[in-house]
Amino acid sequence: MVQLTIDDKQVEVPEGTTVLRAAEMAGIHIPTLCDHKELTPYGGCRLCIVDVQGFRVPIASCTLPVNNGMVVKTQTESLRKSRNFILSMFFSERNHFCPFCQVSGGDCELQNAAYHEEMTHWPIEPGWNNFVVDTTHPYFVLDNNRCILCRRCVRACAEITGNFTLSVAERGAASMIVADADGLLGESSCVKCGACVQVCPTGALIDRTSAYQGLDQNMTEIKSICVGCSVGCGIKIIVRDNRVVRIEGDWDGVVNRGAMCEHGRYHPMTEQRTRISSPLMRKNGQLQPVSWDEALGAVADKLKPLAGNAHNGVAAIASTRLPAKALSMFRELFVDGLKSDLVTSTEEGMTTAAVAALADKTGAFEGKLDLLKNADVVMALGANIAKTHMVAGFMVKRARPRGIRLVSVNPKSEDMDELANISLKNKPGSDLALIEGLKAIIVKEGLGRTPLVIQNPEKVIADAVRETGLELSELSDAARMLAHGVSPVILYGKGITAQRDAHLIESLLGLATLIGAVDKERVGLLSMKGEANSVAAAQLHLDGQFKLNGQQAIYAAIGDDYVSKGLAERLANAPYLVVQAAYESSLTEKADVVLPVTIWSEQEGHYVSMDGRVQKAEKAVAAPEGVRENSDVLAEVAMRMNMPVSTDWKKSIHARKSSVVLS
Ligand SMILES: Nc1nc2c(c(=O)[nH]1)N[C@H]1C(S)=C(S)[C@@H](COP(=O)(O)OP(=O)(O)OC[C@H]3O[C@@H](n4cnc5c(=O)[nH]c(N)nc54)[C@H](O)[C@@H]3O)O[C@H]1N2
Ligand SMILES: Nc1nc2c(c(=O)[nH]1)N[C@H]1C(S)=C(S)[C@@H](COP(=O)(O)OP(=O)(O)OC[C@H]3O[C@@H](n4cnc5c(=O)[nH]c(N)nc54)[C@H](O)[C@@H]3O)O[C@H]1N2
Ligand code: SF4
Ligand code: SF4
Ligand code: SF4
Ligand code: FES
Ligand SMILES: [Mo]
Repeated sequence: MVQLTIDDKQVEVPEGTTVLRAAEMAGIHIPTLCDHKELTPYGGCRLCIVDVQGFRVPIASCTLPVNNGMVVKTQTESLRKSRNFILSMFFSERNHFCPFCQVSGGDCELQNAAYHEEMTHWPIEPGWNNFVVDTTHPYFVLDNNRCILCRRCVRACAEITGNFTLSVAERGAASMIVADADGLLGESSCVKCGACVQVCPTGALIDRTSAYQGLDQNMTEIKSICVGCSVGCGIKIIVRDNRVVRIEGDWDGVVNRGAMCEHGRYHPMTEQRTRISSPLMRKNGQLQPVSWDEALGAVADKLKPLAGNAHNGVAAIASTRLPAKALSMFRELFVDGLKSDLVTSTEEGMTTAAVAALADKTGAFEGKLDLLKNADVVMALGANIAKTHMVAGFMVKRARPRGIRLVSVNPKSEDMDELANISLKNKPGSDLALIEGLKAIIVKEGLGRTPLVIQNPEKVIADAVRETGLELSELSDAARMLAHGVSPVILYGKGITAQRDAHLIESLLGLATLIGAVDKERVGLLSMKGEANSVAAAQLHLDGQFKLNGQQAIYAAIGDDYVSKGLAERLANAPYLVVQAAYESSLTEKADVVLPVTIWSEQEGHYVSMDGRVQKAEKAVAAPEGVRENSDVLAEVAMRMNMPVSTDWKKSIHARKSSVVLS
């Protein structure tokens, strides 16, 4: 610990703390602009200057590490004058005619700092360059005329997203934020994560959907989690007048620490589908609005007589985006109540069945995403982390400056190739031979961390070369890179899990153990899973294939999910189809009864992330009249058939051994 004095206060902080953070811990406010708690200190704006005894000039506190015995003053008259001058420079350098700016009046950190310093006017005549406003990006606008060159956006793009799209071009007063060294955002390598917009302290980067919709003080902020995929990022839902205006990453989010991806931050804001606002029933060939009572009654009357009819009964399929309670009720209703032999989820086990099957035997064998934070070698098999589970992908991308290495195993050319140090383009389905081959090479070269005996490694290696279509040298390079890792992590996606082979997963676990990715201390092996409740669905055994064989009625609980073309085609000729959904789709068009439900922002519910975190998504807005919550609809259908379902989703989710520790 280090002891110092700040404004006559005795402060004790850990070594390596900056003076700025030490002051914060002591409850002393130092004005800042370029500082951001999730970004590396930059020391660019100089607003955070302090006087340190023994220093001739004021010094930026955000980049100054504490020292024993340091005596710091933050509020002297001369500092106040200097800060005032610094702010005057900012205001005169660019167009800060605040009343025209969308963040003016409370959301601009520059303006707020000026008020804090009791600035009333510009002492310096403004004289600025006119910058062209970059409006090429689909989700936000960059106006360099409002930019204070704090580089928070540049640092966020590099340090949070790992995309390195933004930089500063030109020098001095002409300095400007640009994409890909000199280009426009809309034509750049930007992956549309929005991190830069979230950290910008001024109106230089503004979000299209929430601009001019009101200041933060007019908004309600609800902490929740993203249900865009199974990563389970922490988010803040920004709401005004019962409308979601913006989604932000939650800096306190355990998984993502504020990061988000396009799918989570922007897709829900650009929803194009048509909402269903009333129950519908097919009458004389046409879907017509009816009361809930009529619709639910018709469904119960149709389904109840089919109970227990093994093949001619009811088939049911649920989206893995439904909250855990709804999934659990769904399973209870159709498996235990109606005794159907075909009850599954829209993923049809593509992402979880093989993984869960191994877990049934071994118990939990997968680890947490956190391990990526200090991984030095990552192998990704059949997982396109540059496109899906993007925030997990960011963890790998942003680790490149510290030298992380990536081995990708994927028959196709994917965005991953750009990131990968070694890209193994094996023949589809040859992964088992590949993994066994890697193990044999590691054992043969004596590079294993744990003892493993392989009979006739030469043959295993020769088989791998033949079956994968790869060169021996490619396999050997990959094997060595993996074996030399200090903290290796293996990730695998649908390219592996969709092969539905528990033996393949077991073989991968063997490789992970051999290279020290999995041992007593750390579990560096994880499958990427599918939608937000992929794991919950697997825990409920909703992971079989959906092969209709004569069922007389089908119940599809889609919620607010998209309907894949394949599923819609398979259900097109269903004798009787009930669709529980929020939006019109090719499926609701074919339905006999449509039961309209809430969407993600209108319901609370629990989700189990790909690495086993049980998290709660909060309700942020009231649902439109006429729609009901997914679990309420299922409970009501069940009640009308005298097959009441339990609301204890926790118990049913924990009933099966899981591949990840649930917590
Ligand atoms: N941003 C975002 N994230 C998402 C989603 C989203 O829509 N948007 N969707 C979520 C859902 S539902 C899912 S299922 C997951 C899917 O996420 P992933 O598990 O990453 O699945 P895919 O994107 O289908 O990528 C699978 C990869 O496997 C490769 N592959 C195909 N066959 C083989 C093979 O035989 N061997 C090997 N080694 N590779 C093979 C394919 O070329 C492909 O690149 O993503 C989830 N995450
Ligand atoms: N053969 C086969 N079957 C599968 C799978 C597989 O890999 N292969 N995967 C399984 C899995 S994991 C899943 S999750 C399911 C469903 O997985 P898929 O069948 O892959 O369906 P999706 O691509 O998720 O979405 C269905 C449709 O919605 C549209 N869509 C999706 N997201 C958006 C969006 O944000 N905006 C707009 N405008 N349109 C969108 C897509 O264009 C797509 O046509 O299929 C399962 N079945
Ligand atoms: S949206 Fe994300 S990737 Fe694009 S410039 Fe901003 S931080 Fe970089
Ligand atoms: S665009 Fe915003 S975040 Fe980026 S340097 Fe300018 S003021 Fe800072
Ligand atoms: S990675 Fe998944 S959970 Fe995170 S913001 Fe993107 S879609 Fe949402
Ligand atoms: S906050 Fe320290 S220099 Fe900007
Ligand atoms: Mo999926």
